Amino acid sequence: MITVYTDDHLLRNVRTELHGGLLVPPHECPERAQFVLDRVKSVALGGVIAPQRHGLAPVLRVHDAGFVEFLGRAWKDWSAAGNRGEAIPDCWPARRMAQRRPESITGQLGYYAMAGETSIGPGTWEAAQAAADVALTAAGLLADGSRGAFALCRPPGHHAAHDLYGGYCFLNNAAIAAQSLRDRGATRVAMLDVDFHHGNGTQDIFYERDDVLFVSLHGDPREAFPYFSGYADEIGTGRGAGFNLNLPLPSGTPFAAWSAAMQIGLSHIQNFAADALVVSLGVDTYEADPISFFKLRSADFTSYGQMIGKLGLPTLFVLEGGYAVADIGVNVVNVLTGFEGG
Ligand code: Q9C
Ligand code: ZN
Repeated sequence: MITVYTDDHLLRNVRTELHGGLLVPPHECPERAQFVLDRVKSVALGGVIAPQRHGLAPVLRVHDAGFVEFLGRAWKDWSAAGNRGEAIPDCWPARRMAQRRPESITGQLGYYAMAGETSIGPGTWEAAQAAADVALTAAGLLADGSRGAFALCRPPGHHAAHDLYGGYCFLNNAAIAAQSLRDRGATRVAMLDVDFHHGNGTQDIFYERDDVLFVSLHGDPREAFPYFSGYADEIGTGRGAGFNLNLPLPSGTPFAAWSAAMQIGLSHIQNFAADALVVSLGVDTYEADPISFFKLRSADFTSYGQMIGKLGLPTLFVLEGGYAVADIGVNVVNVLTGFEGG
């Protein structure tokens, strides 16, 4: 399997994450990508290629133009306003408040943020664009006939909605790639989100559509981020009713229960008769993950990679979360080798 990767992810290197009332070094750090790349090379998964630039057109197929324009200038406006730290929102359009975009950069951060832990710094936008290019380039490999491809994306994307950033995400790499597969001729695309957290951004982008099925396994939002999305009764709307499947699971879920839910998700994907599958591959389901509460072991990642492989669909894997940094490479690559029948 080919991996698409660029060092441009290093441009996303903020100092702060709002966590537990403190500004701490981010869980979503550059070392994550290095551990994954090292493991891809040490098991000789396949070639590693650089992304091609795709520009903003494929990004604007799923994201709001005002939102994309905001991301492109947020750091410049924030620092020009005299702020000395990284850009963090501190006021949101909550219930009964005006849903209007203010002029102030601080107001705009609140307008476009779905969470406050995700600081913006210099280079954040350039890295986010590069991650989208990685996903688009890997999608191109599928369109050209590959059975599998791996987009080693950083920053991740599945919390980024049509016009919202947060949860360490800015552009929804997996959604941009799925839309590009549709635009390159696929009639139906299935998306399977195995990150510990609900993929609220992907759900939002495709919620009214019947040509993209979204299936997500995740920590029950009553107990887990993103708290306000991911309930089982969110099934899609309009033409999209029945094309969104959420499988929330409780704290402490071991692989036996997780894989039973996975089997349900996979059978929905099978019935959908997709032309291609996009997997949002987060490995924060791991037992040692510092911010999550499932109990998967490293060997379980191989097992579920095999389960995905049995679907027999052209499959694009897009890296999302996973914060037990030293083990992220083994866990991610176990899924990929499992998929390939290893
Ligand atoms: N204070 C992804 O896995 N909540 N994003 C932070 C620690 C945000 C996770 C909890 C978690 C976002 C792509
Ligand atoms: Zn996650």
